[in-house]
Amino acid sequence: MKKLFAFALALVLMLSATSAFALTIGFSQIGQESDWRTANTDDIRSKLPAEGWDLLYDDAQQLQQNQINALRRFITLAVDYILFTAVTGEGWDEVLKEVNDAGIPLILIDRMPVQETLDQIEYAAAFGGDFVEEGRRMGYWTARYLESVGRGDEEVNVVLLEGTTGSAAAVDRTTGIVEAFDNYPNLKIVAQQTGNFTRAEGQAVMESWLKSIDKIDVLLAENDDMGLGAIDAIKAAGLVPGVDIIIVGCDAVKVAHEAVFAGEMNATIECNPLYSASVIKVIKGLEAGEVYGRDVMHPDESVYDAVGGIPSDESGELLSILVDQDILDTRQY
Ligand code: GZL
Repeated sequence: MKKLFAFALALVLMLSATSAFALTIGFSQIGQESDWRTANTDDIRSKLPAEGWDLLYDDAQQLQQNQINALRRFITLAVDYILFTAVTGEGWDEVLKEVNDAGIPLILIDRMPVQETLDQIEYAAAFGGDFVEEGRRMGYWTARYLESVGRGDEEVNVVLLEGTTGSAAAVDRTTGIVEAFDNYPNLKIVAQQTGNFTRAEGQAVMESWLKSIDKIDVLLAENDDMGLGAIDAIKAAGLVPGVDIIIVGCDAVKVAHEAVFAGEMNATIECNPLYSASVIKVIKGLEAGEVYGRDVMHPDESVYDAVGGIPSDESGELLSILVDQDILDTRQY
């Protein structure tokens, strides 16, 4: 009898504890491939539970099928909201329609599925970097920096480390880079290959290029991690990163700021990973009956380098910010 009573009490306590969570949110994350991703994950995993919400976190280890399984698990568990970032752009129509059919509000962050899919599904809100613009800034900063050091008319060989093939971040950044370079025919992309947004693959690809390409003037890395891996390869080849080869990264994570400050990386284009404040605001708004548009909301982002004042967008109005000690000391991620 005592045992039955103890069991009943435990059950009541557990049920009251779970129901204490105002909301349960399923978060399907891509993986842990970069410092940016770690900052993005830590931000969501620390801030949303602090609201008293139950966060079910799933790390897909870069595999689309794992994300599809996670989304179906969240549907089975009847979570209140789903937070989703797409490892690659294609192949989500079916499962996201299942989320819609289950009536679970979908919040998209970071990498979006392709536009054709977005046009066919319902989502409550979407936040992500403007990856095409980030790519343009990689291109314009490079061209304008070369002009500023008197190399504006030189035939310049550029190598491009691309992110995960088929991912919105990689596809769109490459589009932006090519668009900017269309205005500078002397800047030639002589090699481009994926480094999957990882430091190790960035290093490996750069090692092979240093053996196979005679003259490399500029490296564009679609994230800082790949750029930092390439810097290790450049140093191992006896070259001076940031001097013999100009290096431009993307994300502007703290380790990249340190590399810029040390003169090993020349610039990094910011991509903000901190979405929790926007996600919390939207969930509270949706709970209060607010409705949000279908446009992807982009955070404000800057360009950081070792010189400052380089016009870094098409109009030339966005000037790069010099990485100094203050910037280093205050960088959150
Ligand atoms: C961009 C994000 C990219 C980062 C990389 O928002 O999706 O993925 O640029 C990360 O560092 O791997």
